[in-house]
Amino acid sequence: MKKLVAMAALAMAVFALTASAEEKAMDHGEMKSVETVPGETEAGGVGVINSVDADKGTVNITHEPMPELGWPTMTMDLPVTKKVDLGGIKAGEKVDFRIKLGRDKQYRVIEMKAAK
Ligand SMILES: [Cu+2]
Repeated sequence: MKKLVAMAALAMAVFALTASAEEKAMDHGEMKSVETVPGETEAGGVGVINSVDADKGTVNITHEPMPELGWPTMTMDLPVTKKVDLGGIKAGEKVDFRIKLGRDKQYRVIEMKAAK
């Protein structure tokens, strides 16, 4: 009988964990925070550049869904690493890009090029 109670408690704990993960995913859709599917630190996507701020090293992009991270379509600012040459990126351009999660929990663009 004790074993059964323990198993029921475990099942409840697993359910609670799953429920909280789903809440975080929904938060991201509202752009309150950049929460991700746990364990995924790199992902590729396609999007259209809205603006480029070469001084700040950021782009504003409307990207298509990124299933690797559980992200829906959204418009967001993304910093880029020094490796990315923003000189060749213009507003209105469709791009292929890759982002990587830094130790500071911030995603940065590590690759960006015009989409074919
Ligand atoms: Cu996003």
